[in-house]
This record gives sequence, C-alpha cells and structure tokens, in this order.
Amino acid sequence: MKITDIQVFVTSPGRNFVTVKVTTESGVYGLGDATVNGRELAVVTYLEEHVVPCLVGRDAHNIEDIWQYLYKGVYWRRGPITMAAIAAIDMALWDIKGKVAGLPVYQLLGGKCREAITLYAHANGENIEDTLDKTEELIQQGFKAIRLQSAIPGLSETYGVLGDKKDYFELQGNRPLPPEQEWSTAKYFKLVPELFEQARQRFGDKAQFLHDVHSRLTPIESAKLGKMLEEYQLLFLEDASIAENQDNYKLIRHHTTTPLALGETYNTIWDCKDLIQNQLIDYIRVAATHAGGITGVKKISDFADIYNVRTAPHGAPDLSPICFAAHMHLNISTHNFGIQEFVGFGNEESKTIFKHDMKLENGMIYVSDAPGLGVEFDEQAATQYPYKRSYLPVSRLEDGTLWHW
Ligand code: KDG
Ligand code: MG
Repeated sequence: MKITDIQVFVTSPGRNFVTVKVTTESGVYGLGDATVNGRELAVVTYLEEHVVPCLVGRDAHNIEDIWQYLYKGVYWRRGPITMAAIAAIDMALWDIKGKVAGLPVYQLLGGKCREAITLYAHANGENIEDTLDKTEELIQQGFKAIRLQSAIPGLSETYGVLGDKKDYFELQGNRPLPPEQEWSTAKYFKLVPELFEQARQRFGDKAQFLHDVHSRLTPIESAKLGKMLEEYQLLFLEDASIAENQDNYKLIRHHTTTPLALGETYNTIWDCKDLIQNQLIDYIRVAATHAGGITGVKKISDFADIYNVRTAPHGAPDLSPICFAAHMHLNISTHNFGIQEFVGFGNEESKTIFKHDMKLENGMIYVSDAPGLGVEFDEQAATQYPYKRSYLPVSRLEDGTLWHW
C-alpha cells in the first residue's frame, strides 16, 4: 500500500503544534505529532526538504524498515529535530496500519496489560497554600497522583507556575525574545521540604505526590534534596539534575532512596542506556514525539523492563493530542508502564482541531477503541490559528549567571 502524499501542518491554538498527515494510494491516511516546543519550523523543514521526498512511493506497511531507513540510513543521526520527524511519520504509519486492520493500535502492540491508565495531574500554586488548595480539588476529582510545584518566594517567576497567564504564549507576552527567569537554589531549598511537609499533614496518604526539579540542581544538591524528601514518600522526583553526563546519577542514587525519573528531552535509547542499565533511575519519561515515535519508545521500554525501570511518559501541553493518544496505546500495552503525566485535553480552540473519544474518569484514562490512534485532525479549523513564534524561558542566577532552565 504505497504512500502517495505527506503533508505537514502547523497550527497554533494557544501554542504551536506540528501535525503530519501520511496518505496512501487506498485513501487511508495516518496522523503524527512532530512538535518540538520553540523549534517547530526546524522540524517542518527537515520533514519537507529531507524526509518526505524519500518516502513517497514506499509501502506504508513497512513501519520498522521505514524507521530504520530514517534513523540508520542517515549519517546525521539522533537529536530532537530528526527524531521528532521520524516520530511523526512512525505514528502516522501505526495509525494507518490500525485503520487498515480495523483495530486500535494497542491491539497491534500486544493488547491490554491493564484496564485503564493511571495519571498524575499538576497542582501549580502561587504559594504553598494555593498549591495545596489545587491539590485538594484534584483529589476530589479522583486523581491518585499529583505533581506539586509552587512559586519560590523572592524569585520573580518559577518553572511550572504561570500565575494568571494561561500558557507560555501569554507568559511571553510582548517580549520578542525568550523570557528570563531567576533561580536561587538556597531559596528553593527553603520552600520544597516545607511544601511536602504541609502536603502530608493536610492530605496524609490520600494521594501520591511527585515533584519536578527541572534540572536546576547540581548532583550533590539533588542528592541532598532526595534525602530531605524521603520521609514524604514521593512517587518520584523528576529531572533532579542534568544527566548529559549519565554518571551524575550514580552520586544521587547512592545518597537517596527517593525514586528518580527523567528523560522527557531524550531522543533515543543511547541518551538513557547507562541510566537504565545501571538502575540509576526508576522511571523513564521519553515521549513518543521526541524519541522516535511508537517504534522508538517501544524499543526503550522493552530495554527498561529488564532493569525494573518503568515508563512515565511526558504529558506536557506542548505535546499534541496525537502524541497523547500514541502514549495511551503504548501505556495500555506495555507491561512496565508506570504512570502518565496529564494536564488536560487542551484548550477549547485545540479541541476544535483535534478530536478523540479518550475518556477521563477518576484520575484514569480509558483508551479509545477506534481503529488506529483514534484522533481526527480538522484541517479547516487548524488554518484559523496560524503559527506564532514563541520561546521557552531561560534561567539566570541572581547574579546574572546563565543557569539550566
Ligand atoms: O517544552 C518544555 C515543557 O514540556 C517542559 O518544561 C514540561 O518539564 C515539563 C514536564 O514535566 O511536563
Ligand atoms: Mg519535566
């Protein structure tokens, strides 16, 4: 079944999404997500200029061969741009295969390992009380696991806390270049243990708690934080420190029993091989869009299973509902799935473009049984929200030194 056409769409219902549509000679088409937040048009160019011309005429059923052709077949391997392009094609081909078979993708991946997908939601507050009030609302809605983040007193902006802004476009406002945020490890250390102390006092064991350090700490600082948080029994501490040097995590691991998660920016198994093989982390957070699609993530998950590492896919709002659906099919069919990050199904504008029937109930998602991935993309609605350049923020220490964002 030959590929006859591949189109790339960029739409911006509050934030940019890059969507790929692969059409076959039979008329069946598939959809994939190629969004790299803040680098959207780089992926579009890579796809249109370098990938699409090589794929038209190939058999859409040969998913593994096409994946290897785009990965091993090129000299310039890996990296977020290349892997997002591969990912979108890969998702679209799984979507096509499912539609042709008349089966949801999870059936092609081995069927269900569980009935529904457990989620963790976000409570992001202006202060500890605000974070805990939001936590209470989420517990009442049935969420079983919640990520707690709170603004840091004395710092102007904090990761994850948007204040009265509804998304990063609004946070960026009229600033044409990346917004700058401040960072102080000392101020952060005053806040975080107190946040979890109060959370446990108020909620006991009514929910599991998580926290994202967003790579701001050095390895020894992460080790210290992990130790300080042990008594609060976190489900995991995310991105405790940068792991470009994967050995960093040996130091953290030797000091703390707080479970560790990372990997949302990783693109291939090579970025996390040592961390997994040396059992330095407990959860691997690779996203289908950024780690080579369903095929790429499946390779990483199967490898992780041997080392007792579970999956906890990235679920930030900059991943489109197509990526989220791909995660659902992976999560339901992957034995070593752990938990899925969830920040809602997108804003109202986005819901007019991406349509699906995934069901949220009691902090869990019930996967769609529609053939393929189960997401429809309204091309007409998408044209109403043209691409808008936007940047993620950068971080500086209080003396002006550039820091990890
Ligand atoms: O594009 C960057 C965001 O996806 C990231 O900052 C969100 O860390 C994140 C998370 O855990 O969702
Ligand atoms: Mg994160």
